[in-house]
Amino acid sequence: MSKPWDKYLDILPETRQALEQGKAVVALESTIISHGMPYPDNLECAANCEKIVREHGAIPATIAILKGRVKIGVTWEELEYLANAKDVVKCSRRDLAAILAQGQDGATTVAATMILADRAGIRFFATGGVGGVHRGAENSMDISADLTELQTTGVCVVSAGIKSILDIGRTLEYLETLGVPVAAFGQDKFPAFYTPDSEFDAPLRLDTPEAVARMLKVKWDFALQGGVIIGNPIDGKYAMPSEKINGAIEEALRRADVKRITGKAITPFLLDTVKELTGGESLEANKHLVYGNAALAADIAAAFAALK
Ligand code: PSU
Ligand code: MN
Repeated sequence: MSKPWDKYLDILPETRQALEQGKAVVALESTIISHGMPYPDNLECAANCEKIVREHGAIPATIAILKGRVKIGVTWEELEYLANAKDVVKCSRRDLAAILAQGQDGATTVAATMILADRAGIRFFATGGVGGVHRGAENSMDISADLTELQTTGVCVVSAGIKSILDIGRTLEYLETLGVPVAAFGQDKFPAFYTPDSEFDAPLRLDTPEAVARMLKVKWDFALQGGVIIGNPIDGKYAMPSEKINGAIEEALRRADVKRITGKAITPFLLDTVKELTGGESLEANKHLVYGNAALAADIAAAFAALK
């Protein structure tokens, strides 16, 4: 049955076929490409993610908006364009309709990627970090639209936990209010992006892709709408020493404050400043944690496909 949004979607033939056959498909976001990492690391990371998803038995679908068309899966040329272009708009839920109506390019955040994945029938998504409650949100009210999206849109988001540029404790509290299941994969502590552990216990621990798939099946069978966050700890080999990363984050937050950076600009600013302050080490960690998430999301998607 066709849906009103189908006319806005360009789904790559391979992806369409996989979806029709109920095979494992994993969505990948594009804000991380256009706003989260510099060229050429962004292109390398995006290409490797697609490769890793395939190696783990699923079809990758990088999601972006090009000239007002929703791309469910991009070609190599389109990926190169996204990695190089300077004027691609960071597109979250509220930006979607205008970007599509005006025929613009948009790099989709976790929230927007979840929406578009859902409309295309994709339920699994690998990213680096989800947005969250920013430090100082009691004054700025800066809470990422990624969180409210998780309340409504039924996609499983595999991330490396919550970045410590955010307020991890408040983010976990807010996700509880929204009724979003939050699990750590294979450990008790919720991961903190650049480091495997935060100081917070995860609300739930799941140890295998099958266990995640079974939980999702029950959630969605019960029409408990919304997504879940699976916090996948960064491989210890690539983790950052916590004093080093925390020092860089504190300094980046100070600079953002002095420069009065706010709104959608703050996450890209902090990521870039932390990279500079760590001499590029944070970028290496960032790439590797995304690879781990791509592999786990594909394993979960494959386990879910095998349930049916
Ligand atoms: N965290 C990262 N890299 C990123 C992002 C988050 O380590 O690129 C991006 C994701 O696309 C996420 C968005 O959805 O930032 C959140 O932005 P905001 O805080 O403005 O909602
Ligand atoms: Mn924000």
